[in-house]
Amino acid sequence: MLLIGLLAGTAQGAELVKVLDPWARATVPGQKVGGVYMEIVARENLRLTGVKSAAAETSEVHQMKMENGMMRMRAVPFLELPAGKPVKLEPGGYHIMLFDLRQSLMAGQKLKLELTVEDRSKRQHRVAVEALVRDRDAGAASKHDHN
Ligand SMILES: [Cu+2]
Repeated sequence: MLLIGLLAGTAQGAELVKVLDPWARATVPGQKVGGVYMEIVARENLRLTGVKSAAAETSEVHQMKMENGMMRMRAVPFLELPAGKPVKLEPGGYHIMLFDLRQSLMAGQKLKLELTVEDRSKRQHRVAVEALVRDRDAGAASKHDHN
């Protein structure tokens, strides 16, 4: 149906994925880098291909893992979101990294983000997310340094 084709551009993104408990870690004054975490459940096989936030100059999807006994992180071009399988973005694992923050992230604030997910026909969908900024101690199980 033609109508469905027209609607599929951007508006349907929110129905393609469920985003649970999105949060960002509060920053200290002068800190330019921030981390954002959430759980994503896709309703069909998708890829997370990008993220944007007006609060930061650039945002990237990162992977953190142990390499030769050291925690390393790197930007990944995309993150697979298999249908129905929760994918966690969390400290010490996959996460969203914000660079050149335009403002401090203060506990209690809401941080607006836009995720881009790609479906199997390579169509891009935007998903609006509001992450709650939490205290720096939140999820402190692993240190996240960006030096
Ligand atoms: Cu990172």
